[in-house]
Amino acid sequence: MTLPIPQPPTIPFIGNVTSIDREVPLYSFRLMAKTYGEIYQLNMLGRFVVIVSSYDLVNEVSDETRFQKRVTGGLLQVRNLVGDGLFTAQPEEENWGIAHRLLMPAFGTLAVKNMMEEMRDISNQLLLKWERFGPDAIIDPSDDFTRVALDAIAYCSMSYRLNSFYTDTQPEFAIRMGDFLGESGHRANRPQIVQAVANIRGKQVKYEEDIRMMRGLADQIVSSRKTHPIKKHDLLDIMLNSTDPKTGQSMSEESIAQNLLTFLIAGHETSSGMMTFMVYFLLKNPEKLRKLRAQIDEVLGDREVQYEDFAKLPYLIAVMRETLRLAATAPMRATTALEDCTIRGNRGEYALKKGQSVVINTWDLHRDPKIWGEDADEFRPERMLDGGFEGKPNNAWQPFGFGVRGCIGRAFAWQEVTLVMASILQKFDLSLVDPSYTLQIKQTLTVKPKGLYIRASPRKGGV
Ligand code: MNH
Repeated sequence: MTLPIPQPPTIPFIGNVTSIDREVPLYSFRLMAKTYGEIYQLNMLGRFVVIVSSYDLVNEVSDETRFQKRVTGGLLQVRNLVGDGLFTAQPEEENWGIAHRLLMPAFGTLAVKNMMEEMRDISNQLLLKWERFGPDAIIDPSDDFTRVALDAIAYCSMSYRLNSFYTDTQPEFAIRMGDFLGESGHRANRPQIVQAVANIRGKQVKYEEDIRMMRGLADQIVSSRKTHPIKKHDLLDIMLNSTDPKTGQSMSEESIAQNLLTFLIAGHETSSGMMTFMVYFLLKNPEKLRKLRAQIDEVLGDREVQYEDFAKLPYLIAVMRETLRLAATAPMRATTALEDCTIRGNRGEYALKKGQSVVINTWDLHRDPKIWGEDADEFRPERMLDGGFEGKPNNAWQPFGFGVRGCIGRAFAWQEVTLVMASILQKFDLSLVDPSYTLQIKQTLTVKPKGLYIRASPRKGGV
């Protein structure tokens, strides 16, 4: 006997859409997990979605022989910009395989190691800015980490300088990207009639304008590289000049442009959110910050961090893992049942039909007491040390997704965050502008802290 899947009360025609907070959907998904348990279903404008929040169920739906990523909801809308690029391709689309095979080695640890000095170039712009602003300036870390992440991915992948640190506001491209992602999410949750009203209010015109501008930039970067090739073997060069070992095909110019935009989308908010959450957790846990600082000082002294140092900074790695456990910046992902099947949770078995959409609530997965213990809500990097991380079962920690559709930029993000955060903590004393700040979240496609402001006071010797 399988158990029924609970569902919150519905409203005719639109179902459960109004159960979901418009600003921060994650709050609602977590609240419903508290109310209805490890599994519940929602009727989203007639489309049924099952949400799973416990380790046992997530582990079941992470079985690639029975479940496969399917692009739905807000991600489906993102295709309006990036089509069948890596992140938004449906599993059966051929361009996914071509791009995946060409790009996997290019995003591998060794390839990323060669990007170290370019990442440092960008990271140094942040350090210099904070030093010049001085100890009294009020810093919005999310804003500056977005600059770092966006500039790093553009510079490392296509040797293009977005120069985000040279403007007061975020550059036009970043603003349009943020607007586009926000509107893509809203479109997925608007009934058609409401969408029509949104169009009348000019949202459609603005949405199309944002798409046109971003595509224009990507097309321009591709075509200018074709007319002016450079020596560097960056990701753009690889996409332009290699062929897929399996099919012998090369990527079309359109597909290249779509994947460049994909890197910018997938690669900046996730990393910048991670760095912002990390600052938040460290400032709220001063003993952990002191411990981390002591290790960084001991290993680095006054010299610049090098790639080889990363292995000597286990507590930094633990802090990064723990940050992504408590605050996975890509908080939900979707998968689909390939056949009718049953999945076993804490309370028993549930039946799913072929084609059923399942959404994974990573925030509650990462707090499952069965895996993480009764102190799962606490920021305690120590749990990630001495085999504590390696000893966890498969799929217990999934901030980068899983399987063939897992994050291709993981090594890139890891190196970037290690470099930037080690350098900041080596050079600055950080403090909260409002010591009583408690975490609030801003959600687009990803999540990050909202309203977090800090001061950064240069330590001895300057930058
Ligand atoms: Mn990333 C897929 C999280 C950094 C490029 N990324 C994913 C997925 C998650 C994820 C989760 C799976 C989504 C899904 O199942 O629908 N990514 C992160 C996090 C960070 C991150 C938490 C940083 C921290 N990602 C990056 C960076 C890049 C990048 C940096 C690019 C340079 N990510 C991707 C791409 C995919 C992806 C491309 C899609 C891969 C595929 O489907 O083949």
